Amino acid sequence: MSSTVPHPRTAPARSGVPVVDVSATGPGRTPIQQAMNLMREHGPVLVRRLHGRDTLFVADLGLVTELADDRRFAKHVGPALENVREFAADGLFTAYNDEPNWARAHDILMPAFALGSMRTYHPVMLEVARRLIDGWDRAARAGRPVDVPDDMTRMTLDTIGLAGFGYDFGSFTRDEPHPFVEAMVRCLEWSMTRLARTPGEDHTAADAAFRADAAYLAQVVDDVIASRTGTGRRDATDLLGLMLTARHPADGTALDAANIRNQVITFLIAGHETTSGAMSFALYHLVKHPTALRLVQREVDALWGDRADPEPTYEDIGRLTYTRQVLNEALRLWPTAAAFSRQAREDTLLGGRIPLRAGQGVVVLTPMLHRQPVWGDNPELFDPARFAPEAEAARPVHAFKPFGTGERACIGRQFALHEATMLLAMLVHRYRLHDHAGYRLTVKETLTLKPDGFTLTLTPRTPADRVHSPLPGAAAGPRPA
Ligand code: FDE
Repeated sequence: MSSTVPHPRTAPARSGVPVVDVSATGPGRTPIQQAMNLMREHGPVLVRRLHGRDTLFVADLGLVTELADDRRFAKHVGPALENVREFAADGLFTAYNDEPNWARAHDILMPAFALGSMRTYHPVMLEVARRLIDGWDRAARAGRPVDVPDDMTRMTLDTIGLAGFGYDFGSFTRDEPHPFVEAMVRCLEWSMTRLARTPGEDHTAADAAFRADAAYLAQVVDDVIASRTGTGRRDATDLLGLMLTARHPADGTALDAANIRNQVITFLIAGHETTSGAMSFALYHLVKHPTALRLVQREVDALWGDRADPEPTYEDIGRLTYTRQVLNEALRLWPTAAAFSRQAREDTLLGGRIPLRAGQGVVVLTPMLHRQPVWGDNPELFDPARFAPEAEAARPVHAFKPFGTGERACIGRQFALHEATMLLAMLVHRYRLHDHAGYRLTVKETLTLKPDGFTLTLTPRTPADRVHSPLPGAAAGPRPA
């Protein structure tokens, strides 16, 4: 990006934080990767100045550890999330900390995301995984490539739709993504590019298109809700059932209709974009790292052997420890929700030197936190051994934050990990994955991150492909349980 390298200004003397003005080029369509590059040049704390607006970006482990202290800091709904509020309003992700609907919805919905609840979702996740596999079997027979991020998105949308709301988006029966996905992606893109606007430009058309998309999202969600309330199954124990019937454990209040709509939009968005990106990056890394791929193969072959159609059980997913390490390592290099913001509760000095006013936002740039010195001297290297239990135990807890932090951390974490671990394992067990196009990674940003244009061709694995023995020289491997 040599043509776009902005000129650093002199640092404000007091805090020693470099200020980098990017107004000349703007952040374009890849603001996260631009910020990552700025940090590579100027270090893990910097102010990005855009048309006179300053944003403090932080990736330094010591400072992130401070920001993770819920007594001094809380979630900040920054400009990006303010834009998302235009269509998700007071849904969990975009609610202000002190909006009563946040705590109400959080307390009501928490039980639906406890680890034990995954047992309930498991059969639905498996059913949708099989839809994807049917499509991939057809592609394999036809010698046709599959579009990995598109199919992962079909899978995650159908999964959250069915598991959360008993609603079938039927994404695998369509050639193009469900129109809900396209409208949603445009809404997210609008939220992102709106941040980069140059004062004085005319955005009437973009804004009108956004309003139409947001109205369409709301309409789909109203259909989802109506199809439930129409069936008399209001009391089902899924997310929507909880939203429609549960009362707050302490004060007995319920969620109102407008908030339920915002929650459904929120879960449909949060529950599928990020998870689909995580699985896509994991597959990308696996095709580029044969040793890691063989270790996943060994794990799944030990579990399911030569069975053509294994029936993964809920317990199996917990046994896929190396597959889980692969996902974690994929989320380290490309955390698909790549930034989260914190705000000071009181005026304070971050790191004893950076003055912050109460309520002022700080952006944690997760991909760069995940490349700090605590990760060793080759942080760009994909190496799932970083998540072996003993390595994890030795690392400071705040070095890895793909799910955010504290009270407002990701409620869907177990859900996403269960879904993603199972699908990855099933795919690796079933197919040889061919990097037919010699894919070079380009990361697409739509607030979340995805590998753009990543395709694979597939052939079925045969008994001769199974990995039976421990791998010689597999230093990066999992230790026997
Ligand atoms: C959340 C979340 C977060 C935080 C943000 C801030 O802080 O701002 C993060 C970082 C995340 N998340 C991430 C992620 C990744 C992945 C893969 C995911 N994520 C997944 C999912 C699924 C689902 C269902 C979800 N997810 C959901 C969610 C929600 C609702 C939220 C909000 C919470 C509160 O409360 O706030 C989140 N998530 Fe996630």
